[in-house]
Amino acid sequence: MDCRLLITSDVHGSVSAYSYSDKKEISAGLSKLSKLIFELKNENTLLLDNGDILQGSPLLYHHYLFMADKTNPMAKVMNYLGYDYLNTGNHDFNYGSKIMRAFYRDVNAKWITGNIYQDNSPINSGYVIHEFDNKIKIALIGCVTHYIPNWEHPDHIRGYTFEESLAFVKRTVMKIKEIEKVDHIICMYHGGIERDLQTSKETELITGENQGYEICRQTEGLDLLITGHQHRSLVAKINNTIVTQTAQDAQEIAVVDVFKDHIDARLLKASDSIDDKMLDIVKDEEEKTQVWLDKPLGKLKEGNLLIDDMFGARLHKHPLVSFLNQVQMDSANVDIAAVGLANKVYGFNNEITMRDIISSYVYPNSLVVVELTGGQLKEALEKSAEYFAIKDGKIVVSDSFERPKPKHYNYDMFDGIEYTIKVSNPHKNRIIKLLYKGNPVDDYAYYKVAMNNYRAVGGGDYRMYKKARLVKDTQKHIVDCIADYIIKNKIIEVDHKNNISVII
Ligand SMILES: [Mn+2]
Repeated sequence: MDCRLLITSDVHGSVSAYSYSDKKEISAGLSKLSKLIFELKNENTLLLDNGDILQGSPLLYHHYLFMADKTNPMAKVMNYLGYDYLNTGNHDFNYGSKIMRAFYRDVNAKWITGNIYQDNSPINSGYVIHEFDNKIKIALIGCVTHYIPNWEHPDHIRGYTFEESLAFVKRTVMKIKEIEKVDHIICMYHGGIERDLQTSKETELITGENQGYEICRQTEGLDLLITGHQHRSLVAKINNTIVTQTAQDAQEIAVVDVFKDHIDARLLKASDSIDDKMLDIVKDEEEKTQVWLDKPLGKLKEGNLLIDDMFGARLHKHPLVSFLNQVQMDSANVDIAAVGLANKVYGFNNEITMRDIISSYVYPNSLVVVELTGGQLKEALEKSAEYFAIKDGKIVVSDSFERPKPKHYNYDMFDGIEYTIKVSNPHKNRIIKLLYKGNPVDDYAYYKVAMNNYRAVGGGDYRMYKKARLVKDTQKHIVDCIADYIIKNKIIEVDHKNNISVII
């Protein structure tokens, strides 16, 4: 039998095969990967996870709120699947190191992340040696992006330090080559790739967050680098190293066949069949989660935030938009925020449930802060203002936001500033008034704006953001920001302002 590695990454607590917002079946979740895993497994197979397992699903959010003293559902599910080795991801620290350590205690797989130090001593050995039955021998390294302290709450990583990924992998591979006799050296790295795979041009600011490319370039003798963190779907070769990465939420698995003199890697999508036995393992918590999803987390002081007219909600900024910006400003501690609405949003009843939140904010985006010049802020508003057009003397949605694909979510509405969009003016000349605290915005002054990470990297063609400085990356999902805000405040007073005028 050939040796094989099966690798998941960035599973983010996804077990269920059903959407938590509308209960429809989805092509994700470990219960859908399960069949594939059992089919591909043989006695010479190792099942690996590359981190970001402990955060990202309502099942886990509920678990940490109400059942944190019980065994983590991810430990149960991973024990059922028979995982062998685990690496840590940055999100695995999100609920504190106690939660994380309890998980690694309760899971049968061996935790191998080697570049985490507690009180200056490494938590795990730098690597493990695994010999398959047919005598093929591999060295397996675990490494997590050392950028964690730039995102994580200091309380969650108190006492912990992280060795630079590149330096750690380089010296560990060197050591393995010196003292071990193995057929292949393999590294699970919870970090991404910072350069274009073809041109090797930088695809992001080089901060150290993602060092996959540099690791391959500088580490002779590394045969396979299992990456993650960016949720991309790829198999590639950088220098002499094969590189894999899988999409998030257990949508797919990387399959690596290991031979004496070479390795083959490919990705496989989850199957259509759902493993009911796995769902049974978490049934109790899942049912409790479903009940909790429909329980109010808090209520509005008055009225509701339901949307019956999507165009109207954008033309005359709906109070729900004000509320979303209010949450973003509060969570990021800044006084300007921007948000768009998904193509179709139902909104909130007077009592707000978690299901309302995940149905109204449908993107897995996280909250960041970008520092813009007044000039860039104006450019962004001009970009947003392109949403509108005039037809038969009326303001309507511009065709480019309807076709080929409806992209109403690319119209952003800002709070913390006051502005007027004159739709009859040509593009890039539509913002005719722009005030911050009652004074005109200065082209050369700086303004901190809370927004989601997708927009901040220029998503939706907001290119001006790419040139701006990211001053804060909370790595916290906006859904979690909204839930935390409602749980904290209980009675919600929406600070609604009529600060955007859209005129002909
Ligand atoms: Mn992730």
